[in-house]
Amino acid sequence: MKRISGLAATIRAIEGGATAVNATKQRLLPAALCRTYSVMPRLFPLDRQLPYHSNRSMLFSVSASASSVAEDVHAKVQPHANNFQPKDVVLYQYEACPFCNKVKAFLDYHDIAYKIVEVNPISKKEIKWSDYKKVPVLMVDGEQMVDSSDIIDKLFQRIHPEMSVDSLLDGDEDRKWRGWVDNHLVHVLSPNIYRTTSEALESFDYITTHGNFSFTERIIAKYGGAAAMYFVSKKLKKKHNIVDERAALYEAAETWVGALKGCEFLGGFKPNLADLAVFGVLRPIRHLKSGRDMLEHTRIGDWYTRMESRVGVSSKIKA
Ligand SMILES: N[C@@H](CCC(=O)N[C@@H](CS)C(=O)NCC(=O)O)C(=O)O
Repeated sequence: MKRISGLAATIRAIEGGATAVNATKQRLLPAALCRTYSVMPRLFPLDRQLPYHSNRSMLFSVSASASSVAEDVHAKVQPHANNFQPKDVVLYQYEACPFCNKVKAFLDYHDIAYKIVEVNPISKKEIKWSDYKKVPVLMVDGEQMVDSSDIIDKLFQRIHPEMSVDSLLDGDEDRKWRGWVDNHLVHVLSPNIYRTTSEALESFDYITTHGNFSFTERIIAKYGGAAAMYFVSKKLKKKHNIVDERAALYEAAETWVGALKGCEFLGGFKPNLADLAVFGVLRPIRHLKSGRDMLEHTRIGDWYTRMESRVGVSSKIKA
């Protein structure tokens, strides 16, 4: 019954069938459209594969009515990784690396337990065994995976063997924004988090508590890393034609809010891979000065909070 009333409300909202559209309904319309977007494949079964986010969001969307948007659950849905439960997952990472954090957001959201090996950013001795000289490197039951987007695509396919990432109906939109994360958003981050010497030191402070490093290694990594990145970030700023780094960060945050088009997530009522990517790269800066400024000066906070509750706590386990 609830399903039917939810469906009916959604369809009414779309058709504009209600003659007296009151202020509350107008406010709910964008949300109703998002929900309808999620419900559509269920209403009109397709002989093709369903979009990733639609498929996933069906679980939620069919049981809710347009009027229940405010109460929509923000609890974490689990488990996501029913069919894919690797025994041993190890992430070689830098705590503050946006690409590593994309992978972590994906693992956390899907409740895939993983161990972390913090890589010394100066010596990189922890990944000496690998030919690949960047992080993240993900070891999944002994198989090496590299490059954050490739890692996520591979994991996605193992979780959803019936679906191919490229054949998703909404794959273009998802891919477009994942590309925006890799080609634009990440480039805006470095000039922001290493903007001043104190912000650069704040960004490297994690090294004093993370990783299996000696006291001397920590001091060298913190001060050496901060100094190096302060200068590198000025170069990156020039390379990516960024004039005012904070303005660029705020603009990127607002661009993302605009992409949501009033929906809870880009994926409709549940995060899709692009939501996870944006959240992943922003998560390490959230409590830095640049992240606090971003939340204060843009409208991204509501989406960020929703993502925090959907992604849930870290599935990191002790190494
Ligand atoms: N396309 C790669 C980029 C990875 C990347 O550039 N990682 C940086 C850290 S954020 C790195 O390892 N740089 C080399 C270095 O630190 O020496 C990905 O998406 O994983």
